[in-house]
Amino acid sequence: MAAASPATLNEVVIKHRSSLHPRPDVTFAYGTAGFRTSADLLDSVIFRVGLLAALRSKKLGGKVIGVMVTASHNPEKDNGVKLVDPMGEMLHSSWEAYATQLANALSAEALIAALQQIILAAEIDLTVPATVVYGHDTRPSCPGLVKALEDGLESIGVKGIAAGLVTTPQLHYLVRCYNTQGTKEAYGEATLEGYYQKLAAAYTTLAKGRHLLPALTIDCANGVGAPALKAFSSVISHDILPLIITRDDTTTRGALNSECGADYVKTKQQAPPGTTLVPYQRYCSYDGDADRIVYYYADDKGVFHLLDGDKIAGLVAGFIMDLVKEAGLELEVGVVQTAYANGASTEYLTNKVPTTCVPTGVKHLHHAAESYPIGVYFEANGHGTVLFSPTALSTIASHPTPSPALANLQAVTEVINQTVGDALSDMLLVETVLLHRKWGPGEWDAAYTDLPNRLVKVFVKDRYAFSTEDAERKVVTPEGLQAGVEAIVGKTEKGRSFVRPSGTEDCVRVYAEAATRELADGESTFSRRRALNEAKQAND
Ligand code: 16G
Ligand code: MG
Repeated sequence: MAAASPATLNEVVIKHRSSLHPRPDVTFAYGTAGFRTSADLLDSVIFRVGLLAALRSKKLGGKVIGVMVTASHNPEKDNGVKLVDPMGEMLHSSWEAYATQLANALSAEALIAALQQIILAAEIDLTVPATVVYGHDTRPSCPGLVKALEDGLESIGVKGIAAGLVTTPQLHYLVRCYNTQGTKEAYGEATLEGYYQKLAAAYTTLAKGRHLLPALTIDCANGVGAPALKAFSSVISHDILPLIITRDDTTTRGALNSECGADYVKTKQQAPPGTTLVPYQRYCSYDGDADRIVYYYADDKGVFHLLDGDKIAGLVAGFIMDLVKEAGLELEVGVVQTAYANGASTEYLTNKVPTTCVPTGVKHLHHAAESYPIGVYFEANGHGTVLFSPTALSTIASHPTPSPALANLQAVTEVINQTVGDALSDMLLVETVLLHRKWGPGEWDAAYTDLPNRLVKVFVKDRYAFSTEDAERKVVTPEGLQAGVEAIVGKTEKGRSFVRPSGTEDCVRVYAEAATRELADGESTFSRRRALNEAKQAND
């Protein structure tokens, strides 16, 4: 057991160390993706995140807290940081304001005062020893920022466990493993080796004896997914999982997320330049921190088809429902989506399973998925996973009648990273379903046809002038905007459109879909102009 820490903050040390990490003249906000901005502005923020992570661990009785330094799909010059709570979930939203408060304290004295306020407000016992595990992606700015984090941890008397270069979902996995080891909820061995072995064992169970599919080509966004995938492929037989790893250059400056990766493919609706799509072969793209994945393929006419998070949700939910039934279990499967889910996917899913729509951001989806015995959640952009409730897990584990379906279901609970969306683990799940169904991408895609859609960014003076309700499907302010959107949508076949302020960029996003490409484009152009006009009025 670690020795108890002193009951008070060492203010001299914190002030001194803080002066080595001066705060730039910028206002920071802990948003959906934690703090994320240009890397050269983040040194002070990350130092202070070290302090906050230590307090969070103390508050939770010494549970291990995670800190991940990454800016996901953002350009290489950016960076970011987010905290991970004990079961591997996102930082509880009640603490986001504390993070913002610390990041914005104007001086070393103000920082101490903010810390004291948080200690008081959250009733934190400083004598509780804290543990923080931290990791980072491949950005060149990471080593310096990790140093700032370590300074923060040291100045509050916490040593920290360095996980090194990891994908975001690996860090989430490690946090959960540390906090559950030795309990009946033990999640796995708290090492990267443990992570790879767990996934490899589960996938081998699911794949063995099946007819192999042709190799899958993976675009790793020139990010941390590349070394992770290579490490994984070295522990699993190539006969079980033939892979072609591309965009794995993590050393050339500027390569990360540049014209590749899940965000590029989803936004541009095209494969990374230079990729020759062999008809009906499977391709997928990870994002820069490997917590998102999209699949795609070309048909025999060379037309590109995207298999995004919605398609993955449909594929996976159907498969799990079938396994549950075949195993003779009664466990409800539910699906959680956001307003971005294509209307065709929502129609397809609601005819099969209970579905819920929640605001954008993993924490909302994760939370809603927890209310189902088996909750499948995916954002259209490829963030997602499957959660099995403790009751579902014990029902599966204790079912008296063994069957192949039961064994497969059990392995599915192991192959999926239940802490957060995980490109590598999601990929294994998709591959599993395709193997079992004997499907290529064309058969998978046949479930429904996406409605043509457009997503545009609108730069406005004040995105905070925009507020929404009904899981972001209705814009409340600026007043009158929703009525304008509805007037047009009402006249459009299969029309749907919404306007929401971005949580990660200084802009407003406008989504529109309709029965035809022409209609969808027309609507989004209209909505964008309209949003712009309204925004201007709101800001005048
Ligand atoms: C963040 C969210 C992601 C969401 C995106 C929306 C997490 C871990 N990530 O990246 O889920 O889709 O923000 O961005 O929650 P936006 O608010 O700028 O549209
Ligand atoms: Mg990401």
